[in-house]
Amino acid sequence: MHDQPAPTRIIDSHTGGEPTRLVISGGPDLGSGPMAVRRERFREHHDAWRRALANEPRGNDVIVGGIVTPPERPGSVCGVVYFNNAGYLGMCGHGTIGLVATLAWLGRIGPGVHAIDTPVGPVQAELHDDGGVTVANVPSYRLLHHVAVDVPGHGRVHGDVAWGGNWFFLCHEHGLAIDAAQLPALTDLGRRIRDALAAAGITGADGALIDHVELLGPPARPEHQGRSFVLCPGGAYDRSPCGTGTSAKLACLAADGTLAPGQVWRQESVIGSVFAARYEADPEGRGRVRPFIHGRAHVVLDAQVVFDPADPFAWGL
Ligand code: PYC
Repeated sequence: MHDQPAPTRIIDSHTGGEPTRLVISGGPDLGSGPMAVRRERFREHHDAWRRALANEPRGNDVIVGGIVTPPERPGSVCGVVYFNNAGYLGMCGHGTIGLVATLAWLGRIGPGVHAIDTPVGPVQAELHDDGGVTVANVPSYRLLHHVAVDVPGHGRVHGDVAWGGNWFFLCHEHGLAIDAAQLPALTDLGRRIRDALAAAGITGADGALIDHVELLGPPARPEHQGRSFVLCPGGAYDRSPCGTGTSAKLACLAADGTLAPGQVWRQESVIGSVFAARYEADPEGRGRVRPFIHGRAHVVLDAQVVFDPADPFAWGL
């Protein structure tokens, strides 16, 4: 089952400190058809690849991986299925900025707008002349407003449930500073909230698990508008401001009427990296917004994966 594959080339980048590991060639064949179907094929038949690339000893709980595939739609530059140490993602904002930077680094794309297919729908990413990338994400929306959750060991918190390409619980009233010095406490609270949501049966649409928790606070710098700590599904926190999380935040701001279409919202991560975000009303209506997330990624590694048949952990822990 785990044959030594053809040479597998990976390229790592980081976006605001958050790593992305892309399989450029020699990865699993996810076949054709809708990206959502390809993601299920990945989950059912090729999950060993996810563990090999995202888990220790080759990976870690921070890395978001992506298999770059042929496109689903005519005109798209590629498809991508994102994953991490815990499972599969719908979309990934920092990862898509990393994907565009990687394709540019490979010489496969130049400045301009490029369509990319994901399991939750197509996104457009503009590569700017200065290397910055703006991702026009999937339509995003707030599903639930000011939901009460009783968190064991902490007490009651309120928050919104919103979709930004993944499901988020966004919480302002948590009593912690969004500061790197508070990372253990923020991580602990994020985990407790996520468990409490699941225990209380609070979900995204169609019973979807809320697997990201976003704790919000005021920005550290006056020229920015917000700051967030985002707990990812695997238990690590996002070093970037989280593209899908910032999209979910924009959807909540739009629903509250506190941010106008086109107005820029600069979101800091807990380590201080920044995305500049704005939204447009979704042309299809339905109360959704189209988020635009601007950031920059840097390629840090271009490597070949080695699967040593004598290594009991070659396919991950
Ligand atoms: O940037 O959307 C994002 C993201 C999701 C998980 C980690 N980063």
